[in-house]
Amino acid sequence: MNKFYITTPIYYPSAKLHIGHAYCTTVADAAARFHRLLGEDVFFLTGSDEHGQKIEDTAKAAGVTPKEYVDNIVAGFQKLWERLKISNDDFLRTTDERHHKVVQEVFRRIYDNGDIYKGEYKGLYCTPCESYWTEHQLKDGRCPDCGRPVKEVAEEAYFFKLSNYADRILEHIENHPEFIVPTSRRNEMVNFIKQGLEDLCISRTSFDWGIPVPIDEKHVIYVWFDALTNYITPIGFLDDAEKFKKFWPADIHLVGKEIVRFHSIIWPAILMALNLPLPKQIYGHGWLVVSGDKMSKSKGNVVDPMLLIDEFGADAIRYFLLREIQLGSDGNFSRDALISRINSDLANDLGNLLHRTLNMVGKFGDKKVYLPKITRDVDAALTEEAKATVEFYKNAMENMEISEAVKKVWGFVSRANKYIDETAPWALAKDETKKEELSATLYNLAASLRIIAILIEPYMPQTAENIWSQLALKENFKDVRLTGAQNFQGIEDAHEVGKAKQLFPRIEVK
Ligand code: ME8
Repeated sequence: MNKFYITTPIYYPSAKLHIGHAYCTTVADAAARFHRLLGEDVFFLTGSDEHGQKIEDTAKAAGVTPKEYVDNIVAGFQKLWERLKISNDDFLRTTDERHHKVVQEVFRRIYDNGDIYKGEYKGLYCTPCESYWTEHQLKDGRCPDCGRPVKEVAEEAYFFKLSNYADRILEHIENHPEFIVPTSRRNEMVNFIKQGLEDLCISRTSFDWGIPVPIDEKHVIYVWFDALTNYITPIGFLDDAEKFKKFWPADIHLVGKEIVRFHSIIWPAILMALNLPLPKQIYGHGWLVVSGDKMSKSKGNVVDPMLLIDEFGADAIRYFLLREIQLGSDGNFSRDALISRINSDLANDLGNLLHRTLNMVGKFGDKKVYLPKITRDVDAALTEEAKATVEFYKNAMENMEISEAVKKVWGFVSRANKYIDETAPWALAKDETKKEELSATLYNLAASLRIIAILIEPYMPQTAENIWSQLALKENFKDVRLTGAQNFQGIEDAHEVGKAKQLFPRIEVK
């Protein structure tokens, strides 16, 4: 059986998560669910990145211990993922004992190999980004990532010989065009490495909130070295060789564009030092802005996904994020655009298709759908479109072209709505000689909805189950695979459907 291992970044519990974080996790969730639909053995990991000076400072300011502080915020992360119907198989906290052991072991192994040494670090440090910068990397004397001032720091520290790996990493990137996606990010990385890599400072003595260096306890391990290692902890790096062999290397590390660099340079170098294979792909997604503006506390425009779920439900938010934003590009979130998608695509297109279909099966027949005895041109066109949709969907989803896949499925929803108008079942119902045609129409509509339910499961898991249960299909929805959608006539003869219930209420625009 094929396996699929996908990860999100582990988020900093320095504040509550916003819609941008929810976007990344939703994309990863859609991919994980799709691969489960393919029947693959999926491992989907997310988590929290809890160490570092910034967290220590924030906790102090809040008058609590760092652990108390992170416990509270991370409980909020987990609650959010539960409400957003995120199907992660594990949640890794860098404060977990199991992770602590892995990080120390990784440090020890690389130290023993001679790729970690002790030296002195003098550098320009950006505390919010937890990043050291060289003079020439600064932009107008400030942190090139966040634009905030940096401070000069000097301390005894351990270094990782990143410079030793520059050539091998470059060679790997050049030989594996799919390693860094999209191409724009890949080109950035190539240019970055070609400027030369300096050894990486991987320990600190200036604060305590971190995992101690195993050979020198006054040092704590630098947060990125700690954080990146999260990806091998839950799949058995230390404690389950069989599981580790199965799931490593990861298939996709999905990350935001500004942290592609850590994942495609530092992480591969650590793995090379450990003699482990590299992840198959680093996918850098774009950033979400809100009504055209970058989200920030000072602007007061940070969108809380929990409030959106309260108001519109998880599936509507998931649909919007997956449909509106092309993976790899920046995207815009706005309340108006969300409401307009809910009204047009969900309440109108999908909701009406289900509602009209089930109502007609009840009104014009005996609540049952019967395998068609005839095939008209419109029927053939509909089944052809269903087949083409499933095929397109499969390819697009395999390539992480998620919004394209969503659009294609909604193209099919529209096609099915058009089929109602073309076949005009209300007219067929008045004509005794058109019984077979009416029956074929009703069956084909129910069959289309069955396929739609399967295809949208990765996007809108609750809606998919809801449609399934309204169709009253006997097969347990959890057991359905994509192969089920490849068979158009997947509903048995004389199947009795359920009663229509509203999928999405229309949102009144004030
Ligand atoms: O970087 N739109 O954590 P983090 C889309 N702990 N994505 C956004 C976004 C936005 N507006 N704002 C932030 C870290 N993100 C590290 C990761 S992984 C080993 C360690 C994304 O909480 C951002 O691009 O600052 C990043 O991928 C993720 O949120 C986590 O950010």
